[in-house]
Amino acid sequence: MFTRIKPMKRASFLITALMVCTMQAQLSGGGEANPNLQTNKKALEKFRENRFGMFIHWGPVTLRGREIGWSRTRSIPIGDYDNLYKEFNPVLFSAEAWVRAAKEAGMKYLVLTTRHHDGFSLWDSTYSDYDMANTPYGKGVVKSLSDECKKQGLDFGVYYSVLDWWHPDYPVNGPDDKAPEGQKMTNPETVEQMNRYVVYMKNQLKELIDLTDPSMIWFDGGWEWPWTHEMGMDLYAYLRGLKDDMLINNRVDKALEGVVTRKIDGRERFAGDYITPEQRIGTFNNVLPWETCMTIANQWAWKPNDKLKSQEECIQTLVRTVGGDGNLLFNVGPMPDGRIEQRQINRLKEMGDWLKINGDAVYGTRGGPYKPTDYMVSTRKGNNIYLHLLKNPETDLVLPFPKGIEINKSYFLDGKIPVTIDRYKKSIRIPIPKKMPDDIVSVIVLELSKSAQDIEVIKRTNY
Ligand code: FHN
Repeated sequence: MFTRIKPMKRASFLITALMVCTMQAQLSGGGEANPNLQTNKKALEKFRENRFGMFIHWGPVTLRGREIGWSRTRSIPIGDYDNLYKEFNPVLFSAEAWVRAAKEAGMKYLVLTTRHHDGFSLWDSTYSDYDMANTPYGKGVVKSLSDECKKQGLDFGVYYSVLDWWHPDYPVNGPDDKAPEGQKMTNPETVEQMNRYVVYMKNQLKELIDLTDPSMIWFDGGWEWPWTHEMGMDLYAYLRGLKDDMLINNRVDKALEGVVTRKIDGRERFAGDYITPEQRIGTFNNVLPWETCMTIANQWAWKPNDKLKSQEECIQTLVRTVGGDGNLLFNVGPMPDGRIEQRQINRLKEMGDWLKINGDAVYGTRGGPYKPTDYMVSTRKGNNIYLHLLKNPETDLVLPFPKGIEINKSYFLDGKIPVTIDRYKKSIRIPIPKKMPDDIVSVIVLELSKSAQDIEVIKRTNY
């Protein structure tokens, strides 16, 4: 079912043995991460400033055009799936081209599936033979991609799956593998296996941190029964001990709403620095940092003739996400030969062209003060409020507006076309032209007499 694991050199074997013992002590002692571990503020600020990133799902399975991980056992027999790497030869892979596509889209960071649920490592790992070094391509792509990101000024993130349906020590073999009674690890042999598997993961993650110096680690797959909250908290603490100035998402643990381990309103939260709504735009939340991950097509990994989202849907998804005070991690799936499809590059470029004109209303902003509605979302930065109009209201815009703050200037960001504003005691009226500067999203800037950040979130507007 799997290729042999690369025999470890004596030193690595000793380190692994030592870590397994420590693990056991920790697991039996609860493996609690240090409850004072707080999210790295600088890393979080940079993450929020970035607002928009590229997600990349890629691996030997693209040779079959099926979904990464999930198609193993479901539509591709295990024997076939686990040997695809022997054919995988992406000779047209270009880190420069991938990062250029992200940059021209206006993206500020890039997260690559270095190891997805199928267990295949996209780098030359000391701890596994099932990796890029053993493909006809013969070398890893992770370091060249992270180096290229640094060269072109993008942050780099590592996606790493907690579950691994390929690895012999991970007790689940596929998405339809039946869980044991009570979904618990009772058999001592399985506990041993899982301890070894956690050490394997820690070794690989240390490799990836040493190789790429990532800005974030994007975990996934913590939902299966062998992974526990204690393991998540322990892994979070271990990684922050290796590299403190990075973010780790909430999927390192079991909760989908968790943040790093600290007591908030008396309740213990879960490990992880930001929450990760998927394939949907998160609801407005300016307390917990969050990032929506979404595909530009239907499948995460490349699929021939997959349906692409329209230019309008792509741009409005980005705007609705930042209007909710979140980030958007937008996914492309490169082809088996290593290229990203030109139509996906073109669609991303359209987003970049919109951002060239309206980027001020996205990068470095926070969501609000108006909560998103069907017609409009808002963002704010310094003394400016940005009103993003996603549909023409076909009538004047009347919005609640706080007393004691002057509006010094108001104009469409696109073309700096002045906008007249009528001021009332607690509201403003903005006449909207029949033809807006941009058919997809037009942004009106309100330059205020003081910081826009201090304005209370305005819950209701009629738009
Ligand atoms: O199972 C994965 C899926 O393949 C994909 O990687 C997404 C992206 O966040 N995460 C999991 C589904 O929630």
